[in-house]
Amino acid sequence: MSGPTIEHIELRRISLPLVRPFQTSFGTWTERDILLVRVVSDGVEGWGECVAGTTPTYSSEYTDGAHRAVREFLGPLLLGRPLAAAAVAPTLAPFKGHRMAKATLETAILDAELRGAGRSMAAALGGTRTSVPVGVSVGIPDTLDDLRRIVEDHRAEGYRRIKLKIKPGFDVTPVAAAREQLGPDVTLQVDANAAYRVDDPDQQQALEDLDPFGLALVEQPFPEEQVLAHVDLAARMRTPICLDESILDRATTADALSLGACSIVNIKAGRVGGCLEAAAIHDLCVEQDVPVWCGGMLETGIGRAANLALASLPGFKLPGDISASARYWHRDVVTEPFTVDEHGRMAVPDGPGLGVDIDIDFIESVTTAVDEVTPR
Ligand code: OSB
Ligand code: MG
Repeated sequence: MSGPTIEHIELRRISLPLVRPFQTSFGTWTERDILLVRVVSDGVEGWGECVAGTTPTYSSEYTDGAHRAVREFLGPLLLGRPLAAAAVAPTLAPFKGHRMAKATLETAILDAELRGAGRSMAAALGGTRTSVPVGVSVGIPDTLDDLRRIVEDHRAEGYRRIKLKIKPGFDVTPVAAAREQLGPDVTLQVDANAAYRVDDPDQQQALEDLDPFGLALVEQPFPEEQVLAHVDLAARMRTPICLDESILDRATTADALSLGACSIVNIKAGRVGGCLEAAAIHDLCVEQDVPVWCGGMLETGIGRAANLALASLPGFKLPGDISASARYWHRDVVTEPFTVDEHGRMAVPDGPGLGVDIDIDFIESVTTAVDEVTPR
């Protein structure tokens, strides 16, 4: 007897305004146009959220592209197959890249599989903690006064560490202002989203000038492909270098670590093709005693639940970019919004699958398009 199969794959686009615009070195996000995938198998459904942005400015992936990849290439390969998340990556391997699209399908299938089995995603991935320390990512503000106010508010909300988005021309001065506001004891880190140019001596100097501020890490100063530029900078700075965009899978992580390109890794399941690959990167980093943390992409409660499951693994020693629902949304798409407690921790869902109840009425009300994968 064979088990349940993947009977239906729905693609659903929702549009949600952010509570405030989020500016990075690559642009400003004021709302999110999100692709959700829902799979149905034997009366059970599972959900996945695609982390791609509207434009290919964080990486080459973007929402419309992910939608098309799921509908035209990835989805048809999975339709009718056994409901088994472990088979998703091998089945989809003939298609290059499109990791965010692949991760969305894997999450939805894993959610359905685990809801059917009555097992939580955290437990299935090897999670060991019921709550995790969390941080917050602060977009580039209009003024330094705004920055001081925002970091002060986040400190009061309990966040365990604060990350500032930086870009050339907005780096040393804001970091100095935030450090002065927060004092020496608050964990502060910065994220450049690949905006610095290796051939610009002023930009190189600005990065080195961040060293005196006691930052926990500098995240992805140079473009995704320029791994050796990070090796070079790591040798010139005391502050640890952390990679985000350059980490595409377990193999690129192994290469980056053996080259000395980073000493900390930001793991995002979407960026690496799914939470199983993300867990494999975690395991590799634990073996090599490299701290990891869970990145975020302004997810709704669906993606956040998956991030929390991943972040419950023991090697996620540093607080993740996993903030309260209210930091992103007026209303989340799950019935219970995520909150951060006074110790800066967030509970890891322990119910079956993602462990969240989908607010389908609200999702319907923000849906802009519904599509489905059809057999080829
Ligand atoms: O580089 O970590 C990033 C948001 C969108 C795209 C890339 C990044 C981010 C963040 C936000 O920093 C983290 C969060 O979800 O709170
Ligand atoms: Mg980043």
